[in-house]
Amino acid sequence: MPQYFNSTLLALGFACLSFCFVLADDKAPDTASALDRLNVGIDQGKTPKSRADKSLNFDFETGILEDWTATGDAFAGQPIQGDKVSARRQDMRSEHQGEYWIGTFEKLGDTSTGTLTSPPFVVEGPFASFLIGGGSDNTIRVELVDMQTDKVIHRATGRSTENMRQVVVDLSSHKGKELVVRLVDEGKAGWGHLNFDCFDCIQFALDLYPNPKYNSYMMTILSKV
Ligand SMILES: [Ca+2]
Repeated sequence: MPQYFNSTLLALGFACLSFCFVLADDKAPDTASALDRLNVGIDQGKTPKSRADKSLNFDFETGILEDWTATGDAFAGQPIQGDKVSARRQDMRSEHQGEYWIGTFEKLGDTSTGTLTSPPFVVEGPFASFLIGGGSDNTIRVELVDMQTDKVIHRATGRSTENMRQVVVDLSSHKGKELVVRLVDEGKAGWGHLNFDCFDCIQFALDLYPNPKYNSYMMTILSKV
């Protein structure tokens, strides 16, 4: 077989292999191969309930802070109705769910501080998600707290952008436990504010794949469903 023919075949084979890989992996914004993934699941996004089977106001669509307990002044006048972010600046949006959300800048600016704690909810698992935006240092955070031990089992901050992003938490080892969500705004300077909405109220498609470096797995949110 002529040498140039072998080279052409090799080039064609390589091009096909690259193309096939892109097709298989085009939905995941990461470097994992489709072959490495454990599964793709749908989180149902059920609204969390209390032990007494009461649906809780975790997306703020009641328009008030029903069920939640505030300290300090940062959460006075919440929740916020509509996208007040895009009304005051052109480059960002709140990207909240529904009509209402929490945004501690919108009423009182950056200087106010405080906490807002949810009622206890029972983990049905295996995952929960929420939307978070605002400041990126540790003074601005969302915590999930184990009611029995008072231990913080998950903590997230913003990324110094108003646009909220979806965070997914693996709660599979906490099934049946009672947790609370604690919003903390201790920031007083620039980006000293927290945006939050929609604790486990959105169904989403989830992709899991191994992370050998940490002997665990990573998750990619593929889409809202
Ligand atoms: Ca909402």
